[in-house]
Amino acid sequence: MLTAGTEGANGFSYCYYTTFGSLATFTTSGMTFDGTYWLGPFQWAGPSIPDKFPFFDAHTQHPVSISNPGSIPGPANASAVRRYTASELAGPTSVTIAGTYQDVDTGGGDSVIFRIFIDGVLKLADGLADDGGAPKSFSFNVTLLPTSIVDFEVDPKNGFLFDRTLVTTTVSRKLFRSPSRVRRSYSSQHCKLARFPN
Ligand SMILES: [Ca+2]
Repeated sequence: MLTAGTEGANGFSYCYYTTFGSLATFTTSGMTFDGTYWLGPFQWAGPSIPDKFPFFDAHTQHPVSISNPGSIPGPANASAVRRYTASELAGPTSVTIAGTYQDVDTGGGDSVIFRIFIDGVLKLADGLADDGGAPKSFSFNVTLLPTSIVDFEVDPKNGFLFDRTLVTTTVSRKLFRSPSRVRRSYSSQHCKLARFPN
């Protein structure tokens, strides 16, 4: 089982799309790790911890949007994308991808759209409107290849204020007998990786 809370070693990485909902605009440009957060290159003058966007910690991710004038030099659009790269798999593997998502910042705003792309195919798109609402869940049974990628995107909609979003996921191999962990290895194929504290 691969758990998003124990990043890095499990094939998860931190990136963004410069056009919301567009996997073709995927980039890792300017992403850095400060020991706690993966941070994007867009500095915000307003009060926020952290104050660079998009940002990620082990369980949440936060996009940015040009629709909040004056707040971001640049300006920039960047949806926050948590990517799983399946390069640790030895071959085609039946897995269950399951998890939860939730707008966890109850400060207001217009919430977010949560999307999942599996090998470029949109599997889920859910526009949230309920700050602090109950977590929602997803589960997909799919076959992944070692070249497969799975993206978990948080799109800010219009404004990006109060858009911190919980995203947890596991990728687990389907077995008929006793559960067994998918072999773990460190992957750096697609973008920079971090190991967050458990
Ligand atoms: Ca928003």
